[in-house]
This record gives sequence, structure tokens and C-alpha cells, in this order.
Amino acid sequence: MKHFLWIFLILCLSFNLVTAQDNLIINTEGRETVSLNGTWFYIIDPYETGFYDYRFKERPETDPGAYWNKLESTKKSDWTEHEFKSPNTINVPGDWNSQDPKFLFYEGTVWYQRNFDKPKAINNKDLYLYFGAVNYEAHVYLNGKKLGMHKGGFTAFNFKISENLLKEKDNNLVVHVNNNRYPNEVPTVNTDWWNYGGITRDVKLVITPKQYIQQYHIQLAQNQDILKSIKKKRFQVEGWIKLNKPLSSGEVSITIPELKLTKKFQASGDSIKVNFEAKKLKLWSTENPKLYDVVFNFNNNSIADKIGFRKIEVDGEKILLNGRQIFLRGISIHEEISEEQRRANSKKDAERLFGKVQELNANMARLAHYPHNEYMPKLADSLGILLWTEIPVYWTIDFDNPEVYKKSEIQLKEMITRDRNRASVIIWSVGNETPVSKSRTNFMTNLVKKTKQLDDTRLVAAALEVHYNNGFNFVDDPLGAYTDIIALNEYLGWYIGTPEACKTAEWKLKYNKPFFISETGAGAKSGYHDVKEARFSEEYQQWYYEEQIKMFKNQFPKSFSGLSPWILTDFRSPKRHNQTYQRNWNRKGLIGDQGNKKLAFFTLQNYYKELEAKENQKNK
Ligand code: GCB
Repeated sequence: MKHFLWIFLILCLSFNLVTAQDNLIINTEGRETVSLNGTWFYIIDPYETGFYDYRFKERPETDPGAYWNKLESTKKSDWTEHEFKSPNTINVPGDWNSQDPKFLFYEGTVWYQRNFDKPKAINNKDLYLYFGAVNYEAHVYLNGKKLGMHKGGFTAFNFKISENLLKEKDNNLVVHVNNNRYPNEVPTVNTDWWNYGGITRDVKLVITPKQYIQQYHIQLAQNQDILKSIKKKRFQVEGWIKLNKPLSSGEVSITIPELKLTKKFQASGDSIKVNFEAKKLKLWSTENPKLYDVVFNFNNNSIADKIGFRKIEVDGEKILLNGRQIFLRGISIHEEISEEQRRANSKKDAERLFGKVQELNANMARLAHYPHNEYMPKLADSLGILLWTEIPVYWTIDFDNPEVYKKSEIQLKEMITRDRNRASVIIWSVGNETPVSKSRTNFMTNLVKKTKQLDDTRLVAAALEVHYNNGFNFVDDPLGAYTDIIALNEYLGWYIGTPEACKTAEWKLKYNKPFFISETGAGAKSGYHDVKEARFSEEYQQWYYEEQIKMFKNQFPKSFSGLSPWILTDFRSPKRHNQTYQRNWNRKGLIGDQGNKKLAFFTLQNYYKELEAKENQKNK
């Protein structure tokens, strides 16, 4: 029976019944927009009164009791039992949990409302409403009509606003946001992070021509021998441009002013393949994150982006960036500003996080466990920080449920659509620590295949688990046969024994592929000092890092290609109940919740300095 479900699902996928955000408008920063960030009104609605009537039947569209409808009470005798009004105001973007103590643990429905006026000069143009992300489920209404709904707390979406729906003044925009956790969603009920609810990222109106370039992807062609291209200073670039609707015939062009290059392509349909040679291109790398202004033009409308050109590939047991072996000196990050106990939501926040990454002397970050704000990959592009970015297929999501597969694939597609032009993103991850079983491996393998189909210009990974047995550490997850690198989370010395255990640990790897430690870490309460054997002391965490590093140096296979320890800063987690040290914080940060660096920060920083010096020596 299960087989039939899978066959049905695959058929659905191949006939494109899964729509995802196929119409996602990418690079909104490069377009004409009007921000809808700022102060909104809200109603907390744990009983779903705005959605269901007193018989718990869904309210009809015109029901005056529905919260998407505005009730103007003009006379004293008017009946009204819902109002969007002060003092119930909330900032967008922003999670609700950090904005008022009553929200701290809240999971459920909150209605958001604001008015906006019709933007000027939009005659003959189209208007879209764009959300960077809403966690988890959003139903969006404009002037009492539903524009659509979106599920998935970390990916962008947009809806078209039809002309006849728009008024000159005071358009009533209402968003029903719900962040309940369910077993058949992605992620599922059980995670080790805070379930921050709300409109957590930017909201804007995007103004476009009637026919326009909606998405594009260009990068170095994968089939070129990059060392030869570097030598000849001639590079093949390829990709595609997608219009919002098909065209019978026309022309699109790509210009890279700095290279004095303009290429024209005949267009028909809605997707145009592009392919050209670029001479004297400077490649994007961690030392020189060169970005080019690239202008895509159609019908005298252009959209500009900043794009880096680089090739990331695996050669046997090595990871190569532009043909040269690279070791990933990484660190994992949650999308959180710990000092303020909130989700990160701005460019400034991205600068704060990457500032710490750079201080650590890292060249890579693992954005865990979901796609982060677009500010992150954009900034990483300009700083030369390599990224791993992931969908929240985490722990025990329901692998037997084809609907859950569909939801995961939609999030995967939305993640790739938004960020596929970011040179910094070198790894797409399809999940984290998923427990081995037949249905799980099927599920995950399909995600790996889908990823490769959507984008062949990066590596595909999943954070796997180690299988400990009598001092032996086996890396033999069957999913490893499908991923480009073997990424592993291991906590030898924290969840298993003490750091002493690292001294004698033996590692057995089933696959001859680059080996990457996607997590390793130990908890420490910032400022708690004791003997090194004392759990949660900074000394214990430092000891853990010292022993791990010795193990990497002495016992790890040659294929060891990098690490992204767990984690940059302490982060909020409702699962952590040690009342002395945790109090709802996961304490594995190298930096504490007040921004103080713990001892282990410097241990890792020194290791990274040493590795960098060696690499520089080698590349001389
Ligand atoms: C893991 C998970 C991560 C947790 C971490 C921990 O393996 O991937 O999400 O937060 O361990 O601290 O236990």
C-alpha cells in the first residue's frame, strides 16, 4: 500500500501538482517596493473566534464577526466584539514572543491588521503583497477577501493583488497567523528551539510591470574544468530567466557592466535558457568575495543583482572551491539574537551574527535548522562566508506521510528559489538527525534527488547521526550513499561519556566522501567556573573542545573536510530544564546569552587560526 502512495506522490510531482511558490518574486530588494513594516494591530485569539462562529463553523466571507472584516461602529448602539486598536500594537517584522511577556510561551492564533494606501503611479503595473516569512501558517485577507494562505515558517511567499480589490485609501490588510505545532507539519511537534510566532520578516508591496522577470539563475557552468578556465581566463556561464507569464516572442538580455558584457537571448514561452562566455572574470572566494553587478533586462525593464561566480565541487574525499581544496572552518547559528531573546530579523542582526563568526576566524556558517532571513546569505556573499542552508526536516517528522513529503519539498523549493543566486550558499541540507528507517531513507533520498534536479551548482547534504558501539563510532547511515558529503553530528564527551572518551575513539566510515562534522558541542553557563570535570562549567566546555580537536587531528580520516560546531551563541529552548544552568536555554553557545565569550570560544578560535595559517602556507 505504501508503495502505491509513493507512486502517486511521484506522479503528482512530475505533473507539477505541487505548486509551492512557483510564482515567488525573487530579489525584491532590486525592485520597486513599498514597505509595510512598522506598527500593526493585533488580537490574540486562542479560541479561533475570528475564524469560527459559536457553532464552530467557519465564518462566511461577509460575516461581520469574521476578523478579516472591519466593523466601523458609528452609533453608540452598534454591536461590535472585535477591534484592532491601541494598546494592542505589535512590531513587524518581529516574533510576538519577545514583544510582550504574555506572549513568551504562547502558541496559537494571533490576528494582525494594518491599513495601507494605494501606492502612487501604479497604472499599468501589477501589485503583489510579499512576506519574507510568517511562522507557521498565514491566511491573508485584503478588504475582506482572502488573498491566499501559506504554510512553512521560514520561507518567503507573495500574492497578487487584483486591481479591483484595491481602494485609494485605507486598504484593510489582515493576517491570521498560527504557530501551533502538529505531527504532520515541517518541523513537527518536537524541536530543540523556540517556536517564535508571528510575522517574523519584512512585509512589502512589490510593484512590477505586467510582464516581468520573476526569477533567474546564473552561475558558472558545472561541466567546465575550472582550472583550465582560470588558466585561459575564459569562463562558461549558464542558467535561465523566468518571466511571470509566457511570451510568444521577444528578447531578454544580461549585462555585466564591469566586464563590458551584454548578451541577448531570443525568448518564447516563460523560461529562457542562457549561456555565454565571460572573459577575465574574477572568481568569488572566501579571500576575495568578488561580486558583479548583473543586470537582467526585458522590455526596457531591468532588475539588478550582485552575483559571485564560483565553482564548488567534490573530488573524491575533498571539497574544492574554484578547483582548490578548502577546509570549512564553520560554526552553527540559530536565527536568534540571544541578548534580546528574539528572532533575528534585520540586516543589522545579520551583521551582528556574522561579526561574531568572523571574530572566531571561521570561513563558514551552518544556518540551522531552517532557511534564515535573506539578509544572511546576501551579507555572507559580500563577506566571503560560505553557507550551509537547511530545511526544517528535523528529527521525527512523519516520514510515512506523503503529505509531509510534499510540504518538505515545497519548503525546499522555496528555499532554493530565493537563494540560488547566492555564491556563498555552497550546501543545501535536506534535514537534520532523521532516524534511520526504510521510509525515512526513501523520503530523504527523494529530497536529495529533487535538490539536485532544482540546482546542480552546489553540494547536497543532510546532518546524519553516528552509530556508537563499544568505543567504535560507525558512520554508515544509508542516506550517506546519496549525499555529496558525509555530514555528521557527534557529541562524544557530552551525551556520551566525558571528553576523555575522545582519546581512544575510533572512527569507521562507510563512504569515501568528504567528511564534515555538522555538530559537536557541550553546555556551559557563561561565568560559571569550576574544575574541568564540572558539567556546565566553562572549563568543562573548553576541555570538551580541546579533546575533540585532538581527536580530529589524531584519529580522524584524511577525508575530514571541516566542521560547524554547535553553536555560536546560547539559544532559547523550551526543552532545557536544568534549573541551575539552563532555565530554557540551550547552553552550548561559545558565547553566552549576554554576549560574553566563553573559554571554549578562544579554543576554537585558536584552532581556526592554526588551520588558516596552514592553508595560507600551502597556497603560497
Ligand atoms: C542536536 C540537534 C540540535 C540540538 C543539539 C543539542 O543534535 O541537531 O538541534 O540543539 O543536538 O544541543 O542537543
